[in-house]
Amino acid sequence: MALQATTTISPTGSLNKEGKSITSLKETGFFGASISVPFSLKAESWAPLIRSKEFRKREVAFGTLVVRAQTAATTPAMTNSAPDAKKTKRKGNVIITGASSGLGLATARALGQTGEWHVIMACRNFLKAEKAAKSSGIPKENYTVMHLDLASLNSVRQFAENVRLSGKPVDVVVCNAAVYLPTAKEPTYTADGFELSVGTNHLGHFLLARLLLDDLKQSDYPSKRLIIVGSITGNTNTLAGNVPPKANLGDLRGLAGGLNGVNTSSMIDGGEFDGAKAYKDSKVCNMLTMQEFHRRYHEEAGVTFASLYPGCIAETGLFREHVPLFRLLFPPFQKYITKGYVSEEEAGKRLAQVVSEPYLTKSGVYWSWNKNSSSFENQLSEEASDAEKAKKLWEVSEKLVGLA
Ligand code: NDP
Ligand code: PMR
Repeated sequence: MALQATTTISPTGSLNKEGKSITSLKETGFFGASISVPFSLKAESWAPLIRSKEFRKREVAFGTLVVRAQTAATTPAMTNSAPDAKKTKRKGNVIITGASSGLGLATARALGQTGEWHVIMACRNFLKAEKAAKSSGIPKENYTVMHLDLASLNSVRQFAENVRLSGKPVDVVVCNAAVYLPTAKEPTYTADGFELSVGTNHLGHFLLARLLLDDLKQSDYPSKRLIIVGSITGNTNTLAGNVPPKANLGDLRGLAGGLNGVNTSSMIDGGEFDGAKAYKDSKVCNMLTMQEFHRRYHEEAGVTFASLYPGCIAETGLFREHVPLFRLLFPPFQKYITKGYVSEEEAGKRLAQVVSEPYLTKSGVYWSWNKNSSSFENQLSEEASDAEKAKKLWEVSEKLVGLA
């Protein structure tokens, strides 16, 4: 049963000693400078923070904040495509992109160690992935490293071909890999000339997922799933999603122009290049794509489509391009201030649940976890749940990756 907490925070009172750290971080600009937002936000990890006494005492530089926290739905979700109990359960094959570090590696480990899964680690750096798999103790017989560079459409096509040649059925696909380029002054591009973050995080995965859909359809596994990792920072109905620069796809004019920075903008909305925004935009694309897959193929293909926000995994390689001071301060900020922090191990277990748990088979859902680590069906922002935009994104993306 859903439990909803509504809290109102007014910007009164003065900064106490805990609040100082936010001020100084703001001054350095490492945490996104000042934010002024008219709030009416549905929270994800924000909920535990606003319930604390300390937080209520603090001045919050965010205006009046009304937060409705969805902390419940800890009970297993209703299923649309329940696993067929009659089918024999063989070892499942799961493809995880970007399994050489962070969330992808932790998920590969969580699944690979059960003995119930064979993990295909789809990685751009073969040696790094192989070493990572070995050192995290995944038994040799439970993983295979296969080369995939999402920043090259040729590589994506070759990968799909190699999967077919391997003869392994494709039971679950996890689109996890990503790049984040917050300090880049100028855009960089994929082999096909798309801005690198959207090109890798969205377009590469879009082509991969489309190519592997037929393989998923053909699998005889009881519960077939396509999971695309999303994030809170792409959702402007949350505090984290309101940290500038905010995600906004606009009317997709930059994407329609090819994101090449030559004829048109390198940004989806046609604006000036901003690496942090490009990442957040790409996450909106990931969440819209999952829903469009659901609308188009769930019934027909019997595949579960899902997205998720696993929590803030503040120590992963995702922040490798950020300034050193950010990398130093971000983990304690998330641990002690926002309380949104999760370890790689915990995040890996969460994604592994979405891959394998029978109670997470509902399709078209964006999963999150509350402070007790219980999963719940979360709400996406208006833009990230805009069906018209999802359709347009699908059609434009199809053209760019050569499927239409
Ligand atoms: P990491 O940087 O640790 O992992 C990203 C992975 O993507 C790496 O394995 C990297 O490979 C791979 N990758 C990057 N570019 C390509 C490419 N062109 N082709 C193939 N693989 C590529 O970051 P995280 O584990 O944090 O990120 C994983 C996912 O989690 C992302 O989708 C991210 O958006 C999402 N996420 C992360 C959060 C966090 O707080 N960290 C919060 C919410 C969502 P390599 O090892 O070779 O660099
Ligand atoms: Mg954010 C509940 C509050 C919350 C949560 C859960 C996150 C998650 N962040 C929160 C709040 C804030 N952040 C606030 C109040 C600030 C301003 C001080 C802030 C700043 C901030 C920066 C500068 N946060 C960031 C950055 C990044 O560069 C990260 C980013 O946007 O990467 C795209 C980031 C993140 N905060 C998160 C999460 C999960 C991220 C990173 C990863 C992602 O979305 O994939």
